[in-house]
Amino acid sequence: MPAARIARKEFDVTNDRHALFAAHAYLPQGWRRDVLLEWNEGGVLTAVSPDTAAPAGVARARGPIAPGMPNLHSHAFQRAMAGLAEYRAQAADNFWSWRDLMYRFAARMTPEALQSIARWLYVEMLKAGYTSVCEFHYLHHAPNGRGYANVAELGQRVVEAASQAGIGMTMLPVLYQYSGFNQRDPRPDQRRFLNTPEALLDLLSTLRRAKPAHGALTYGVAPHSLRAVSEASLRALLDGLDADLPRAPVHIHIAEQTGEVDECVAATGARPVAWLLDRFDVDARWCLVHATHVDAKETAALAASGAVAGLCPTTEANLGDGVFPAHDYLGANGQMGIGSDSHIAVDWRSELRLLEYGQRLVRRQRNVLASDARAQVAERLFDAALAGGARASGRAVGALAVGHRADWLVFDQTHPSLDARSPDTWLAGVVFCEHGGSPIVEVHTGGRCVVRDGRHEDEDQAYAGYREAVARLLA
Ligand code: NGQ
Ligand code: ZN
Repeated sequence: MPAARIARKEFDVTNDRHALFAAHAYLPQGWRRDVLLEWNEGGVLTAVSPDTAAPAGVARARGPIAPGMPNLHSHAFQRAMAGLAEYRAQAADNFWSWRDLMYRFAARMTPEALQSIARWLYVEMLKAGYTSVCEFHYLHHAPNGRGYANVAELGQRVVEAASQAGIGMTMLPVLYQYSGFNQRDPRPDQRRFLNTPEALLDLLSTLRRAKPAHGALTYGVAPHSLRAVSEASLRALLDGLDADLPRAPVHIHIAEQTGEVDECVAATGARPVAWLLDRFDVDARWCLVHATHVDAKETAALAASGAVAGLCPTTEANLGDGVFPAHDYLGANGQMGIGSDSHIAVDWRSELRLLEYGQRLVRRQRNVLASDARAQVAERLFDAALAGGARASGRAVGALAVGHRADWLVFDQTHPSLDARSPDTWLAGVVFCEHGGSPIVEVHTGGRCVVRDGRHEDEDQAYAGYREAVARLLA
């Protein structure tokens, strides 16, 4: 049946048995045959049984299934300006001139537009096979810098958008105080972002009261960057967080541009990653986003810390950041995950492919991020991004295993990337081959099908709202 003719009600068919039988499923041990998945009312897997005979009356997956990918870094509002900064605005266009443009766009955002943009973005993420997202949320106040009547208005809109779309969320309200090292005064065009640690913690409490955590929603915080906080305010933020949400995720932008590395060295005598690891108890609850510029010592120390390197290859390429030493970092057993960040691409396959290709171009070799234990580079990257993404999310996601969210993708086994090939080549086909349509035909979150035949249940309405928001913002 043509996709366009699928009626909305067809998505509402509940799987009463809360069970699914898949001829092929990608479990933590790799591809397994004849797998029965069972989950509970709360959307959590209760049994995963390979090599099982298909029980009567249980639905069958229409193709091979694999865990949904966590997206560990997103600024939802930036989706609406993706592709609008691809011209040279001045002689030397760079990250900072892009940022000026992005700030001008952010200044125009309204609560309604933000919700519409986020809702459509999350629909796009689900269609692409991201089943959860960490939202690094720093637009907090009205355009004049004053708080909305509800201080958590904008964060709440984003959380609502996630539940409308049916994507899992880790909401990370951002602490932003300064425009540079040594507590440089913020710029006027940063006024919508600003809070003290106390005000930010207060905003987080307000948000949690309005939208309490549940199986598909959790909270953490994000000090924006070492440029935007001080050592004392970072400590105050973490102490306050621990009083309320011990072990909640902490995400920070760390070393994306060489310019900020140089400024950090000038201000503190140390490079950003070294400075942070030296002064704070950086461990598995931390996600260091764009740890792009790390020297050999920092690479080893970051890997040893258990923190997740949050890599966003398509955005990092788009913004001219540099290349993260992924080969050395993975070689040291470093944890990594991927994010779509500015949403110049919303596709985990592109992120993994570019991550590997960056290494190939720099090292002039092939299959650089494979290892002796994991010769299939796509499988190694897929596993790493699932595990690191889950860790950064602070949610039990990223594996078809008991106790984890029932979030999975269904591949079309007749897609040319899989068809007539054996399972051990499937992920390589999915990640590295680009020919036309996506091989992902269905997506399930919390055991519920939200994408069927490549279409999201809310796609038309979400797009109409997005289109209207963009037309208004650009008018
Ligand atoms: C952000 N985005 O917060 O949206 C940043 C730019 C900054 C990326 N780093 C702003 N990709 O770092 O100051
Ligand atoms: Zn970011």
